[in-house]
Amino acid sequence: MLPASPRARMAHDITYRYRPDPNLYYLTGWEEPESVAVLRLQGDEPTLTLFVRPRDELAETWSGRRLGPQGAIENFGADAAYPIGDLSAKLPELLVGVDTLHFALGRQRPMDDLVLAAVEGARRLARKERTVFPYTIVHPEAHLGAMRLIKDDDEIAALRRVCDTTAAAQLAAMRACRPGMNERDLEAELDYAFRRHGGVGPANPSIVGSGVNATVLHYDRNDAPLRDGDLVLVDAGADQDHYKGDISRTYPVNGRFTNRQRQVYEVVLEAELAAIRAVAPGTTLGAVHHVACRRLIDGLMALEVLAGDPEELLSQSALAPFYPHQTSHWLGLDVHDAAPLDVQTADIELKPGMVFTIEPGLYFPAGAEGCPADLAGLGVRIEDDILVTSTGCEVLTSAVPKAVEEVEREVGSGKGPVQE
Ligand SMILES: [Mn+2]
Repeated sequence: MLPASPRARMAHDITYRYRPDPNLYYLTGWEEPESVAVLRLQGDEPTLTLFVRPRDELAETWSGRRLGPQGAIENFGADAAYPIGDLSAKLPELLVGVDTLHFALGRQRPMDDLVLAAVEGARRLARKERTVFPYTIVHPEAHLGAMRLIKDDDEIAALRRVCDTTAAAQLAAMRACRPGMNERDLEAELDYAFRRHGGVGPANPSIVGSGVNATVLHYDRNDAPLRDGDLVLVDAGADQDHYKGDISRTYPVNGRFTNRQRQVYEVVLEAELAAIRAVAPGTTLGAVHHVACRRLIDGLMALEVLAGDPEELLSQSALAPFYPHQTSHWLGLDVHDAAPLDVQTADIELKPGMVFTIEPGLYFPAGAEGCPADLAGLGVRIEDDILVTSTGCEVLTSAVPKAVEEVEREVGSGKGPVQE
């Protein structure tokens, strides 16, 4: 049983643009809010019962067309469909004869209450009919996590589209960038390109952090001036056909790295390239993370930030002050996509069809302890989206340059901000 996501409130009686629940969308393709899908076996036959918003001429004038129960059967292919208001009355009988209910408790409290009451109703009916009721409730991602981890051909095609859109947006921002602009100008370039290339918008608040703002991992104010001589870190992804992209690039606002900026940048780039080379079926994200960390440690030793035995430094978490996050997360219908619940992400054996990010970084917040003065205020992250193939991997976001010379050639090479 998969309920639709509630609408998220933006202000008073205004909601954000609706985004369907990934699990519900993954299994059914249903996109309307205030709906519940019940998938069950009738004998050996899988059946889909949908509870949906009824047709309502006045409401549809305000918020658009609804399919309604009849449309859900005739146009969408549900085996049965009812108005959402019938859920509490109908659910108990749908649960009779079922021993396991897959439902995410704790997400929407009123829905929890309705489901627990229906389970109790099913228990009473089951006793009369001498059959079972759901005596086990399982989190749906116990199974969906494993299913969503391996993308099928349609999903890979969708991920290619959103990665292309995200890459086009990153490149547009890079080409527009000039000293004297504001972080929000680059965000506007991203937003414009996301929409222009077919996306619904950003998958999450874009990060455009220049200067010391690049050291704030989830910075999203994006309102500071882009200063000559600073780096700017842009971490953003589009949302297109329900799939998400996620790319980070860091570049000099004026198109030329200083020596010190370039040294740090090349350490991160080396770590990113080494981590990508390490991806192949049979390895794990834990192993890939280790490769990235080891390269970052070696780089920090060359920069004379750290000294000692590299493996010892790694085990002592010497990297943590400068690299506090993981190298990868799964990517798909969610930016941080679903995964099996019974295995740590770092331990999952990589298989063809898995998609994830590789995004090492180095951060030197101003005034942080152990931070060399001439590195203070620098933050660099480089992120690409990776598809595991049968022989290794494919970088889905390679259209955005990251080699130093290429980046220097692209920054500021465009016509500048979108003209009024
Ligand atoms: Mn990411």
